[in-house]
Amino acid sequence: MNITYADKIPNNVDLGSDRVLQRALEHWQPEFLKWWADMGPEGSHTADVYLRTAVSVHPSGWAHFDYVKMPDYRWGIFLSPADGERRINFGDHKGEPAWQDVPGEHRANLRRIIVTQGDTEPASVEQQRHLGLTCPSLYDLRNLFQVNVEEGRHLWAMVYLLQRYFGRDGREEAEALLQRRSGDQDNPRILGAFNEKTPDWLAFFMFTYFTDRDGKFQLLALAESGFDPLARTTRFMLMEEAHHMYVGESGVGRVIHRTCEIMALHKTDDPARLRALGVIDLPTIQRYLNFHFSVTIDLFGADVSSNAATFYSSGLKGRYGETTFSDDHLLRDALYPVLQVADGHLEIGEAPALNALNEKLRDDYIKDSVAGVGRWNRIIRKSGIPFELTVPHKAFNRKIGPLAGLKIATDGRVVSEAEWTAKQREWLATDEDRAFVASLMGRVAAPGAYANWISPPTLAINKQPNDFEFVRFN
Ligand code: BYC
Repeated sequence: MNITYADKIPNNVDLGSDRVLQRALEHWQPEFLKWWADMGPEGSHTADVYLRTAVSVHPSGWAHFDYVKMPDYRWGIFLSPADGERRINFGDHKGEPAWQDVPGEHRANLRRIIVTQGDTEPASVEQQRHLGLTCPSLYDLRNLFQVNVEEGRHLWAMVYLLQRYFGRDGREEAEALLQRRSGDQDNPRILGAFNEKTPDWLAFFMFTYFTDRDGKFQLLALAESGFDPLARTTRFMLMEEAHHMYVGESGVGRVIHRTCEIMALHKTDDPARLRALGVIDLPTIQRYLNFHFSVTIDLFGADVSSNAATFYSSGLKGRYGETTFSDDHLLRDALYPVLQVADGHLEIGEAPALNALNEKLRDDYIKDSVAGVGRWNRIIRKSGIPFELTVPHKAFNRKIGPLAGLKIATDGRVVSEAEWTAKQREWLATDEDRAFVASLMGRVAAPGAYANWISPPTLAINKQPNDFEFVRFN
């Protein structure tokens, strides 16, 4: 079914044929717009932004680019096309036709997964809401706004599922999604990383590289779900998500490129000198990386989790690449390696594979994120600079699971409280690092101009030149 923009809420789910649902969503829409006005990007409401909007759900040519005022963005409900033959590929229901409705016995777990996914979307918009005031260019500002409106759409995607399939409970959850606030003491967002601050653009690029990539992996696991509407919803979200990670990877890459340019020009690797020259030294970039990586891998949950086992066995959440595995897709007897501490050091133990599914997804995620760090290192190598960025050990700085509370160095050594305290400043971005980065964040908002600490992009958006007026202020 094609997307219809004639309806108040654009959709490809034939919303017009379900008056009750349509009314419920039209009731939620002004609440969402009020949340956007209060918590969406600050100072953005009257600008015309060169944004992409989904006009189809087919991978070729799904997006249309034009100037839009963000409060007028057409947030809608888009599911990837149905495959009438689809079956459940894993767990106790393996081989049965995929569910078009929620099986009663899995209702609570499914709701919990959808709510957790939905909660991250507005959270990230809240975390990023001040960044527009310090954009390094119009190109970057436009990318920030694109990411923000699409996170808003991803919230719509989850709210549709809640309201369509979970009745009154779903409506209450949809309201609660607009009430929690990132970082709020009394009513915070559900997952840790979404209550952290994203105070500057280096943090934003790290977040979109690392944390949006958690989105990719969780969405890929949910795209395997036996609950077909969830699988189809997340498949389309993944098409939008790719750009968010690109913003992160290319953003960090451009920061590194600029730093290396100044290092080569002034023949120095002295962080203080480089800071005085107005660029972000590589050790600071490494400390930001360590923070964002460790906070993000916590998002996969505890290493050994009975929830994860239940989600899998009941067909709600599969593995990344489920159909590519040649095992039994039941995992009742399989084992999976997990870390544990013995005699003062980390060693690899084994846990039932079913219970270790969070750990497996975390490991898949780590492989994927390491690859991009390798691409950043290529930029450094090309400049002839002997420095290599690395991702910290997966046990470093963990707050979730059995590794939480242990003091582990970036290289995976179990260290004393004293060593942790002494070295923390070398491992994680300090208040001084953040204050320095913040000091660079001035607003650059003229077409074609870029802040001193970041290189212009090699490719702008939709084949537009770098000096295109990506945002017009009115
Ligand atoms: N922070 O048994 P466990 C995205 C809780 S990102 C705080 O391991 P489970 C995006 C856990 O809830 C993708 N609490 O849990 C990116 C549980 O609580 P209860 C988001 C945490 O259920 C950028 C307890 O600890 N999508 O899309 O196996 C921008 C025991 O843990 C955390 C999803 O996450 C944490 N980090 O796993 C915008 C997919 N981790 O029961 C968007 C849906 C765990 O004791 N979510 N806890 O109260 C899930 O699949 C699961 O909820 C999780 C947790 C994998 C997150």
